[in-house]
This record gives sequence, structure tokens and C-alpha cells, in this order.
Amino acid sequence: MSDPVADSRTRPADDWWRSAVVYQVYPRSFADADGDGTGDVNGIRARLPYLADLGVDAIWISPWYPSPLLDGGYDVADYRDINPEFGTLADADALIAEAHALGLRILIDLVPNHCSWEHPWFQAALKAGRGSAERDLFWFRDTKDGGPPTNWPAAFGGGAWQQIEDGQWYLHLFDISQPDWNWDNPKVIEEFDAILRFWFDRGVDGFRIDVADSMAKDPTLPDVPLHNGEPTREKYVGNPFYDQPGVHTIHQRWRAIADEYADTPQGARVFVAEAWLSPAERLAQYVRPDELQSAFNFDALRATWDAKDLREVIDHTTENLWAVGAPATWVLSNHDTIRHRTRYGRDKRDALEGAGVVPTDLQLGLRRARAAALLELALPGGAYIYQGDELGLPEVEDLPEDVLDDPTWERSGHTVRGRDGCRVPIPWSGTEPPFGFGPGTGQPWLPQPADWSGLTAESQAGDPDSHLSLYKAALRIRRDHPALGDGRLVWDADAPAGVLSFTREPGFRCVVNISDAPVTLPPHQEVLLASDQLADGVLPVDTTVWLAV
Ligand code: TEU
Repeated sequence: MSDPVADSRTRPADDWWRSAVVYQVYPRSFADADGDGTGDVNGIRARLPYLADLGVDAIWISPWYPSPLLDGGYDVADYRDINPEFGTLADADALIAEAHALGLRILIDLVPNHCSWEHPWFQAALKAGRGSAERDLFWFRDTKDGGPPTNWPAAFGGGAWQQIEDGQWYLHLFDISQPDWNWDNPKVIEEFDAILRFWFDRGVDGFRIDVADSMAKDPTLPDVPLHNGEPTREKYVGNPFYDQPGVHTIHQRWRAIADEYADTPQGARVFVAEAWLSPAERLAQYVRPDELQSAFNFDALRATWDAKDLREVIDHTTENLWAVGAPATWVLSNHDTIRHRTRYGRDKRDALEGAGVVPTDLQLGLRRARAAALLELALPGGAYIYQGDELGLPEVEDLPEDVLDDPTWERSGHTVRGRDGCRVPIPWSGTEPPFGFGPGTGQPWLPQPADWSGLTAESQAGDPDSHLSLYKAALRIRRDHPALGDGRLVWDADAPAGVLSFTREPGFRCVVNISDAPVTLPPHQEVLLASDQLADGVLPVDTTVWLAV
């Protein structure tokens, strides 16, 4: 039997996504060309040369559609246009063309589980009344036992049903402003077919699918079990709104549409699924040969900086994804999680929780973030870089309460601050805010820490030891080295405890020291790159080295 992963190395460039390094742009916070304090499409365009020079293969742009931005744009009011705050469709067309000219692919974000309450179809549904065709595009239901139709909780706090004036309730698994589409209605299915084609025809190379595991619901609407007296959002097998079998029919349909583009110059279009599903056996269902091509590996993001944890995640992921012929992906941070420099500077067990209340050593976090970058980029498959990862940005945990914008803050009754701390605008240049985020001195929509001047792209560009220079060097080697990207790894039997060491053919070895003492470097021809200074044939703690062997 042929080995699907090994075979892929000889397949045409159509399989670029199997080893792509994808850079996530959160448009509000990336770069502001018009100086209104909010990032925009022309800001991204101006920074395309930076991204090409960094050495990534593709850019994924978080939602840029018209939206009241009540969930940062994941509340879409029109799937076929650009938010006027961010620019115009003409700007988007120009961005796609300019990116392609620089050899960068463009992925955009599809949000199919819900829209914004400002979407015209939801507005029409509100007016049309119970039992109407308009309401059937969403989940409208009558009161049950004097309350909402089910006990389902919403993602950002509170229940998942909102009652309207005529007494009916509508379902919103996320914010109250994000009504869920009814994917049992053929009009919804056809609408999303048309949205995919709209953007594919404009030249986008693919989509990241938001909450790719939630579109299908159990139509009998059963309650979820209680945990500690509260209804759970846990993704247990059989959960009525997560990982229902119906999602796979939708993905197969989209895959067929993407494959229709196989004969265009760019080749077939691609998808990456956002589905926080564990274990990897479940995620693998989304990347079977006739479904989405890839999925974010959030087990890697969730793993603590611990050799045993990481090894388990790497093995489990690759075993399960390779079994269906899909590449693994590696993710350390995104716009929903505490930045990994901060997580890695904390006690292992607290990594993803407790913003602002956990003691954090940011120097240690930076050292580990460097080591993690070289681990991530050496592993087989694709890799994601969240904007600012390459600058070593920490989470901003002391944003004043009055600027917090994530719906989590309001919906949790001001008990959970939410995700704004990883969405602070990028520092590009200069010595004080706005650090070149926009022209002039106007301040960005979220304030930047005053002490970020050493983290700007400009200040790091000239420093060979900077975080940015490490990323650039790693991406350059990754691009040229035949062992890196898609393929296999073999664990080295001679690695001491607490050390991750693997070989990739031809002639590449990656060694990560997560033990509590320096270790001797294994025999090698040459050091290709190290995340920190190597002392005399020794690999210090929290350091990764790439070796030619
Ligand atoms: O996130 C889906 C998701 O599972 C997250 O909401 C996660 O539960 C939460 O961020 C934990 O803090 C996607 C987007 O990435 C996120 O930004 C959106 O808010 C969400 O979908 C709704 O569209």
C-alpha cells in the first residue's frame, strides 16, 4: 500500500497546503493605513512585503466583512463585502493580487454557524413572525415549560436562547448578537455554496472554517447534562450542538466546490477547520480524503511546556491524521488564547487559565517561545503563526476595564476579562504608542503598553539575535531544506529524559531540551540554527537546536 504522506512530496504544487506556514492576520489589530485607530485592508497591503520577507507561505485573514464588531467580526452582517471600517472590495481584490504577486496565498475566514443580528435575513426573520419561511433560516422556537427551549449555555456566558417580543426564542451558541443558522434549510446550504464561489472567483486560495464542528444540531433539541449544577458546553460524544454527524455532509459538499477549481492557475482551493475537538481521533474525521484538507491542532496549543506532554500530542496527532492521509498542523497561539510567551512563562498547569492572576516570568516565557518556534517549524506538516508571535509579544493583561471589548467581559457580568489581551495592535516602529500601527500619533482601538519599543518589528529587524530574526532564519531554512515541511519524523532512541529529539530525512535532527539540566549535543555535521547561545557542545535548558546530521 502506498504511503499517502510520503507520496505527497512528489505531488504537484497543488499540495502546497500540506507544508504551508500560514500567518494569521487579525485585521482590526494588524496595521492601520487610514489612521482611524483600527487596522484595515490597505494596512495589510502595505505590510505584505514584510510578510513575504518573513518567509511565510500564506496569510489567513480573520473576518473582514461588514459587521457591528460585537464579536470582533465573527458576527457577519454581509458575507460578500468588506467592512467599511476596513476598506472596500476593490481594496480586497488589490490585496489578493498583490499577495499572489509576492508568492503569498490568501485564506479568509468563513463563519457558517451564525451571522450577526444585523444580517438582513435575520432582520427579515424577526419581522416575518412565527412559522414563516424567514424564521426557518434560523432556530426560532416557542417557550418550553415557561422558559427557553433548552438549557444550552452560550459561549460567552448566559443561556443560548434569546426571547423576542412575540414570545419566541432564537438560538445563539455564541453572543446574543450571533443567531445560529439552520443548516437543515436548503436555502442556507445554497447561500453558503454561493459565498464560497464568490470568494474563490475573486481569487482567494481557501477558507478557515469557524467552529467547523457546530453547524448541525440535534433537531430534537435535548437538554445537556449539568456539571457542578451548570449546563455544560463540554464536547461529550452525543452533544446536541457539537460534532453532530450532519457537519460532515456540509464539509463534503464544500470540498467538492473547492475541487471544482482544480484546473485554475491556483489549483484546487483549500480549507482549515477550526474545531476544538479532542482526542485527535475525532478531529481526524474532519480531514478524511473527501472532507476538509486540514484542521488546527489545538492539542498542540493546549500542551504544556513539558517533554512528555508534547511527545504525546505529537505522536497522537500524527498517528491519527496520517491514518486518513492528512498532514498535521501546529498552532501555538491565536486570537482566542493567551499568547504563548505568557503561557510558557507560567507554572505548567495554569497555562491557559487565569489571566492576570498567575505569576508570570516573561523572560523565561520568551526563551521557551524561541525554543517552541523551532520545535513547531521542524515538525512534519503545516504551521500557524499568529500576528505578533514572530515579535515575541506577551499577552497584555492589564488593559483598563473601560477598553475591554470582548463580549465575554459583559456576558460574564464583568468576571472574565476575555480575549482582548492577545488582540492589542501590532507595534511596528518608533519608541512610543502607536508604534507605527497607524500614521501620526492617533491611538489604536486597544492601547499598547508604553514599554513595547524593544518589541517593534523595526527594532528587531536589525538585531540578529532578536525573536524576529530567529523566525526569519528558521523559515528560510525550512523553505530550502528537503527534510522539512510535510513528511515523517523518527524519534531518536539516544535522547535523555526530558529531551525531545527526532530525525527527519534527509539529514536533519531537531533536539529540544525541556529537562532541568544542560545536555550534550548528539553527533552532528553542523549546527543549522539554535534558539539560544550554545555553550561548547552543550544544549542549555529550554533551548532547541537544528542539526545537520
Ligand atoms: O471560536 C470558537 C471557539 O470555540 C471559541 O469561541 C472559544 O470557545 C473561545 O474563544 C474561548 O475563549 C471562534 C472564533 O475563533 C472566535 O473568535 C469567535 O468568537 C467564535 O468562533 C464565534 O464565532
